[in-house]
Amino acid sequence: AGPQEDQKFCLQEVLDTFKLCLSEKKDVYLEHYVAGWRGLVKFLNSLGSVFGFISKDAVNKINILVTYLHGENGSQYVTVQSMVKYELDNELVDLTKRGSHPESGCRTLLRLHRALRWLELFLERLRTSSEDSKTSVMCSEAYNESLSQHHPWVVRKAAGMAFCVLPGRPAFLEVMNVGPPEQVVAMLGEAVPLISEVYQITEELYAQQNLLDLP
Ligand code: 1PZ
Repeated sequence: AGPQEDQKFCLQEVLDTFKLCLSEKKDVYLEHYVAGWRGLVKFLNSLGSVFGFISKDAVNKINILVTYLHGENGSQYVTVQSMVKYELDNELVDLTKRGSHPESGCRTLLRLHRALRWLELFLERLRTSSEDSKTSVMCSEAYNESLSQHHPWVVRKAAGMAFCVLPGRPAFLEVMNVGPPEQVVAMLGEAVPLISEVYQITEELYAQQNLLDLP
């Protein structure tokens, strides 16, 4: 496959990486979590350059986590659970205001984690909607119910403008490279519960440790 091919998004690939995310004892592997996000960014990029400001931020956060994962303390970053423990035990997290650890793994992952909730809500809408439903509406409803609460006005505004240029549902399903719409819908039926489980496990961990509002 050439470079063009590598960039091509496939929903199956994202589904596979999210499947690999959970260990037997329901720990979340950071490597696969990040790989799932890489797949989603590919998808976003295939929708056009209007989404560049979104994918840029996601890529930036992915890269921060990958740097920890491949860094000298990489073994502490194997799972989200071990990362949280390591960073908290070693006071590597700014807990109440930004200070000397503005790019902790914990706060960086929290941003992607919140976006994962948006994704879950959006894909569930996409799965259950009819052919003539507007993706822009599904997208902004999902956003307003989740991620938007954590964004300042200017980001909400920009996101709202980007949603308006999303392709219609048929074209959108096509970009997922799965096959006919029924097949995409079936695959979404598999993907959404998986994404939801990864989200829930992370959410509970962060809630237990009081990390849901990290600056
Ligand atoms: C299919 C359409 C895609 C719509 C994506 C919906 C999400 C809109 C998010 C807009 C984010 C804009 C830019 C960056 C914002 C950052 O300020 C925040 C907070 O980070 P901080 O400033 O605290 O470091 N970043 C985020 O909230 C993470 C956003 C990641 C979004 C990834 C979306 C991936 C979409 C996958 C498509 C299937």
